[in-house]
Amino acid sequence: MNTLQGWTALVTGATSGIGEACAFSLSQEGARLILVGRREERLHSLAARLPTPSHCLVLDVRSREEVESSLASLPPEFADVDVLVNNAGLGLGLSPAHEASLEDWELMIDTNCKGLVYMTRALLPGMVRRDRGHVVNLGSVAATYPYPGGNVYGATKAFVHQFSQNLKADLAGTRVRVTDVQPGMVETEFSLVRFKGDAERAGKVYEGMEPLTAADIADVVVWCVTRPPRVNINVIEVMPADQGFGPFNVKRR
Ligand code: NDP
Ligand code: 8X3
Repeated sequence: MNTLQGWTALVTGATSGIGEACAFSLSQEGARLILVGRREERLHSLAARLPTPSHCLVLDVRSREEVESSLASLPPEFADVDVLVNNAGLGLGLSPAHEASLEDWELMIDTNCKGLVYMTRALLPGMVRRDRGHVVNLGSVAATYPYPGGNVYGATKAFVHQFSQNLKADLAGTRVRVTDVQPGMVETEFSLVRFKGDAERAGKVYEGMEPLTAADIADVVVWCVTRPPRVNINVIEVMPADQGFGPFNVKRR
């Protein structure tokens, strides 16, 4: 028997990368899927490949109205969401803080923080009422380890981490679990988005090393979700074997 049979999972950012892989893996485990993203064709193409029933929601997680109205009008067979994978997110640019675009910063905050909060707040009451659920948030190693140009991106992921921990504090004693999954370098469309469509620059990020794949992260998400109900994986950090840490950077004069 499939471990997630009878469960409904909603994945944001299911049109690409980690979200698409998570949707696929959760479906392979037997869950019904709600697929969320802005690119409608990609959602439908994924839906057609899933082994379980699915429902597509074309929406922008930055819009509180779109999030609330779409989730309030889910078809009855998809209305009780058990697993929420808050994956939609992006990094934009790598400029130092004094040169970075404020519009890019706002877009990251609106998507990675506010969008995630809107989704969570809308679905959490049902999970608590049914005493069954799991919120999986896609954080990042950038939440913990600073790097030049990571400024607001890393800060949004630090928000994701602390929000996850505080959710866990509020939900203690319920059967609603919370996990912050923190990947290092994963080859997806992430760098293409970060460098605004510059494929050459994006490709260089993964040159000469073996990055994680989206499926590696989906494996981790499925593992967290399929632990016995008494087990809550609070935080899980995953890096490629080829990624590591740098020394402190001392500027000598
Ligand atoms: P991709 O660019 O491949 O996928 C991002 C997904 O987010 C797309 O499906 C996109 O869908 C969706 N998305 C972005 N903005 C919105 C929005 N406003 N509303 C709805 N959906 C949106 O990147 P990844 O798969 O790599 O990224 C997924 C998550 O993993 C992100 O939160 C990222 O920060 C995190 N992460 C990625 C790492 C990496 O190295 N790749 C490492 C650590 C964390 P659409 O454009 O169709 O709306
Ligand atoms: C994405 C990974 O290292 O580019 O979260 O910030 S990194």
